[in-house]
Amino acid sequence: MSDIESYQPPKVWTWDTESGGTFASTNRPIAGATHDEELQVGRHPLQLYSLATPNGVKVTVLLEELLEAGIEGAEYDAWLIRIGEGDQFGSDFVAINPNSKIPAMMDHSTTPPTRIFESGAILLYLAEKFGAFLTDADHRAEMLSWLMWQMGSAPYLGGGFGHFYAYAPYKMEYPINRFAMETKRQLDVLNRHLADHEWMAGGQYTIADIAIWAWYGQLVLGRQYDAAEFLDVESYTHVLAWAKKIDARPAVQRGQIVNKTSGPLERQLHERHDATDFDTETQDKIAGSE
Ligand SMILES: N[C@@H](CCC(=O)N[C@@H](CS)C(=O)NCC(=O)O)C(=O)O
Repeated sequence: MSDIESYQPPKVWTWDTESGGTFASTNRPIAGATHDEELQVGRHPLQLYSLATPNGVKVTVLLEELLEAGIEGAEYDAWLIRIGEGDQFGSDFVAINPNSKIPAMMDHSTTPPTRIFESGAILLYLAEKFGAFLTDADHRAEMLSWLMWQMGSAPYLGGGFGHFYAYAPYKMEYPINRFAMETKRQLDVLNRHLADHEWMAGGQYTIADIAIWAWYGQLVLGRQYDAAEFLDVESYTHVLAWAKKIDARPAVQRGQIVNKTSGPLERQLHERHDATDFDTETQDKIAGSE
């Protein structure tokens, strides 16, 4: 029997700082700030503190969609929070999100300014503030159901499947099997729904589509965990067609490169403070001008 199979939990769990894995250096069993760190505030009412993970991209896609729809009040500054370096534990960030996770937002157009954390709450707050990317009243319950489905389901995909398949210090058959099964079940839930619905709710593109696309759309497009073949994502044909349709939207193209720090340099816009930044401030342009 290997050490892994013979592991017996101790009576009281204690923090093993050597537990390994990709995020071992930032994960902690306690909340709260680790250091004083001031966050910058730009000139727009909406201040986003984030990173282009699926949860972060949901918000930048919605903000770019609002701007694309001509809603000028949705102008925003997007500041980079490097979670691998522990920025989410800085004092100002924790004051906005006591849960120390991106995305977090401040709305300075209200008195006093409003803090919003949890990506689903940010999507709903912005959509309701600007009255866009929602359904009509008759389909509101369906839209909220799918939005909350995403918030409740994605931790099995990210924290479960993604963690054990891509980030854990060694491959373990039991958790990979368990979470691959659940991820495929979730993809099948979506595939069956999208077989006879163009959009997730109310016959129109809403924040439910944006939230689900950021995780499951990007998964079937082969952008998550290098797991497209393993999960046979091509077999979820309705999810794939819906994901491609959303991906082709100009706002979605822009939203997914904001606060991005990996991949091709022309697809990385570390901070976004103005619409022109997409033309002048991507990393290829900045690197070229140095
Ligand atoms: N339920 C939260 C989850 C946010 C979340 O897990 N954020 C991750 C990146 S995708 C994070 O900030 N991780 C940093 C950490 O765990 O220390 C939401 O949807 O906003």
